[in-house]
Amino acid sequence: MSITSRRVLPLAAIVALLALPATANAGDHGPVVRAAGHLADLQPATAGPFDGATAAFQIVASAQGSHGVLRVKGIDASADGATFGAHLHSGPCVAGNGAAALGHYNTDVLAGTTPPEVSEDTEMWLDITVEDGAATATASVPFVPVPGTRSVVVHAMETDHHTGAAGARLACLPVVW
Ligand SMILES: [Cu+2]
Repeated sequence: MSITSRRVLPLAAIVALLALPATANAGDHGPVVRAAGHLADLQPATAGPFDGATAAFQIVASAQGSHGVLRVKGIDASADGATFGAHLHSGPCVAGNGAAALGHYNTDVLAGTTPPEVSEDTEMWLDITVEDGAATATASVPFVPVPGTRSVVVHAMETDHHTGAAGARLACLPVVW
């Protein structure tokens, strides 16, 4: 298991987060959503490193906003050492239809602010670097995503921190609450 360059939480904290119960706590703190399962293939016509992968994702609200934790396992060995962009998207995860996931979950877009700021403060970026077929990423953001039929999308390239772009959409995990 590796942690990406966004070393926000120590490994012990990640393990603790993932062990939290699914039930909501009092107030604004505590688990927001948990999701786990096989990644849906957004490029079914071509073999990709995430075709046999599973993922677990959780958002936990905190006093400062929220933390996202993404774990991916079962990634093909050919991807070891590579970094892939991953983000919370505002739309659903539909196998074979990457466009269905719509754009990144972005607080400025939701608020109607134009032009929207595209950054790790307005979006939840969870780029993963693969090691031994697995990867973990965390993101701390100053907002709590609002419920919806959403998804985590894994892309072909690491995230460009100026534009948020990360190349083709390879796979996704449904995140619905
Ligand atoms: Cu994305």
